[in-house]
Amino acid sequence: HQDLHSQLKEFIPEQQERLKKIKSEYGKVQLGNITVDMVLGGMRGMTGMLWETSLLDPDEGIRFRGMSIPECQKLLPAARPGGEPLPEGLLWLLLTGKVPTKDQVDALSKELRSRAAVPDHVYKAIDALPSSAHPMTQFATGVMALQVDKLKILTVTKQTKCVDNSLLIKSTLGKMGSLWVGAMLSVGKYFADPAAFLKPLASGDWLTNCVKCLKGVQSEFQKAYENGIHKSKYWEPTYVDSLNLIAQVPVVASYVYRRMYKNGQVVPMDDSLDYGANFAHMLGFDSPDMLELMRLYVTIHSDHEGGNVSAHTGHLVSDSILVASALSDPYLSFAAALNGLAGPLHGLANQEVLLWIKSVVDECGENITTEQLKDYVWKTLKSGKVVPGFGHGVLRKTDPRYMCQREFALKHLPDDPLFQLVSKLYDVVPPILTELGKVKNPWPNVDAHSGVLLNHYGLTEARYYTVLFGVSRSIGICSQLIWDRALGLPLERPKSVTMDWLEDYCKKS
Ligand code: NMX
Ligand code: MLT
Repeated sequence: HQDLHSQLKEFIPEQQERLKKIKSEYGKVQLGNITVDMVLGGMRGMTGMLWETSLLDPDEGIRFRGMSIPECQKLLPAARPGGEPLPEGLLWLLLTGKVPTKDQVDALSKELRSRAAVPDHVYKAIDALPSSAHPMTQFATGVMALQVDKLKILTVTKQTKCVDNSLLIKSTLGKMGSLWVGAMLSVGKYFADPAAFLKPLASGDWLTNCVKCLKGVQSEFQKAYENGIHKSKYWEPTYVDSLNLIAQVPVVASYVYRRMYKNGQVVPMDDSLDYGANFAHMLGFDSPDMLELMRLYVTIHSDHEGGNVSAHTGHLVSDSILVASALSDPYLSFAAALNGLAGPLHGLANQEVLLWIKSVVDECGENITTEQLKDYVWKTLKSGKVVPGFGHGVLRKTDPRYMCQREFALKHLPDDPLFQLVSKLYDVVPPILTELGKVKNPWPNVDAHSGVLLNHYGLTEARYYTVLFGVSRSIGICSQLIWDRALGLPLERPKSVTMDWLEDYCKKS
């Protein structure tokens, strides 16, 4: 059996060649016309980005490397016969385009567990925030702090001194030797005035501090970049960072949950569990159905092609690497993506849906009639709010991610009163949104359903839900990030224009 890294190493050169051929043979082929509506309408319908891991069809929904959600449920390895797919299997599929065997997925689960250690300073960074801070803020802070995770204190054997803003090192730095001398000299890139930066420290101290600081700001990618890695090899350290990040995020996310809602009592990882199950376990949920739900949840939330706010943000920020303008490694890119996911029209909608459903129950009770429900929907719309969980920027039919969660509910919790309310909303909301006359897609999206499932198994804290979405999305965003580097995708920099420009252009044409 080939492992993930070897399979990817084989696949990447083929795809590099393929991209070269597309560029040289079809570079001038037009993919459509850009209209003023598109420029003013958030670039809807403009094809402008390469995203290898998944593709969204407006009617059919998402396909991961060509596979629909029902196909993934059927073909990807599961923890139990006929059970929900293991997210590790999806990660494999996104990266290699191939369906892994159960043995390969088990080996990947093990590898991810071995990469999951989270340094103490990450918890300290989260603890520095009030526990009332939104869980997404705490989570994104933790992810940012993960970027500083390679902290090692070296023993400094001799003194050093600072000359004319450059660093002269008169020491033997243990085994690291010249590597560290090079690294130390590059400190000037980070601090405009290294001498000023070092001044407050006693001469014996500053090297240690400087080493700590320098070592601490670098991901594997950043370190390799600083050491002059050839661009054809960028994907390798990005792969290491990405796998580490995917492995670490459930640990950070569950810390936030336990800190906020369970008096800080952390549940350690269980070495016998797979990725999704371990996440549920670390949150404090061990029922077999909840483990299955989490496997399904992480799988279906992982990726939704490239133009959604979080994926696009991660991709955009990471692409700056190529000109070294932002030095954004996978940690920084993914933290940026999380900040996009935290908006109510994107990932935060899952929180909004459960809060909204609960407000319906508070006002009208659980046995709400269809007429009462219609009135409540109209009241929401008339107060200038959206009905959360309905509509989509690309989809024009019911989201297949909604449908598979509905099937899960029908199988495991058909009598849950909130699930029944969600089912009723499926009948009531689309005709009302259609009646508004402006909503392009009146059908429910993924967020309309996830909250009631989690709520059923005891994960009732709606404000936390977007963190679960975020953990899942690390898989999709990081997979594409590796491909961004492997294919050498360029800096993204679309052109913008002013209203003056648009008016002049349109009058002339
Ligand atoms: N409730 C009320 N109005 C809506 C809704 C809705 N669910 N969906 C769209 N509209 C309105 C929209 O606000 C816009 O109004 P206006 O012209 O006054 O600004 C009009 O309909 C046209 O919007 P669309 O072109 O249909 O949708 P767009 O692509 O702009 O936005 C969403 C897509 C998803 C942002 C939008 O449907 C929405 O706000 N839905 C509710 C929030 C939600 O569920 N978001 C989660 C999306 C999935 N995810 O996880 O990210
Ligand atoms: C997503 O999963 O990212 C959302 O459905 C939003 C989108 O695709 O635009």
